[in-house]
Amino acid sequence: MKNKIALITGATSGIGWATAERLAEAGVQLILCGRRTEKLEALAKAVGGNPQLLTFDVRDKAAVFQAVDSLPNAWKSIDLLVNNAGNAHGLDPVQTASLEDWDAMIDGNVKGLMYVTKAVLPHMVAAKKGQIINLGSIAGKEVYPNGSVYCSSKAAVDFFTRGLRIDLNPLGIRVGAIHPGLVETEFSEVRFKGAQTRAKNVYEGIEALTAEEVADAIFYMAQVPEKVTIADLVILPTRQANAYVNNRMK
Ligand code: NDP
Ligand code: 8X3
Repeated sequence: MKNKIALITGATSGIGWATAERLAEAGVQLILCGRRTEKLEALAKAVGGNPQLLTFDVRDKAAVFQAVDSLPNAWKSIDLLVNNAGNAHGLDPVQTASLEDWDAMIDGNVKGLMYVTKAVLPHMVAAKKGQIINLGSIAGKEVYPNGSVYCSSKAAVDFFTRGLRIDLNPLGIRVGAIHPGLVETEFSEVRFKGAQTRAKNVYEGIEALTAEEVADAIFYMAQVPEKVTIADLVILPTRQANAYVNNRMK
């Protein structure tokens, strides 16, 4: 993977940050994206080298295309896109959930991921090579109570991934998704709008996955020979059976 170019969205935290570190160790050149510039700068320091930093909100269609277009030409031939940016907002039944939360999830997790893909693709299509790894979730495979819109957004990522793989198949561009279960990151703090105890309780007694463990799996997907595609990878903490059955330590 040495000297390949990877663009990672949502690199300012959690799985995206850990994936950047894992790819940097393998000598990959990084384009790091997120909304928090100071975090991108801290990550750039941590991984070293000369990463390109792009600050934009994936929901802002024009900003997505401008950001990718602003890359120096040598950086535009992206070999690997890790579509990781996304979050849950709220955990509520449909009848009481907030429309703002719904917009944030559908616009970010679904449309944002599609915009970034569309912005990066012309270079892969011209080169007739490349790889796209999307962050789905176990929440996109099964629905859990009060998660209907987050789960819908991740089910959309799953189906978008499958369609994209069909569309890009004649070009030899590889497409896959990874679907983690519970990973302890800033994810639940964002979901619960900063309520730290509630966020911590999500991972109580579950021996949740770490961001680094998911990053290792993403790295595995990225480094298999070009004739191999890891199309769909579900990764769970052993104490988690599916999206809503857990064996928590008492
Ligand atoms: P974090 O909250 O730690 O990280 C989320 C990342 O996404 C941040 O870097 C954030 O950056 C970025 N992001 C969120 N919204 C936007 C936006 N609108 N525009 C640009 N960047 C955005 O969570 P995780 O690392 O856990 O989550 C990463 C991905 O993994 C998500 O897609 C999530 O749905 C998925 N996932 C997480 C699981 C978990 O249990 N944690 C399990 C399964 C899947 P910034 O705020 O700087 O913009
Ligand atoms: C994140 C996993 O179960 O918190 O996608 O929704 S879960």
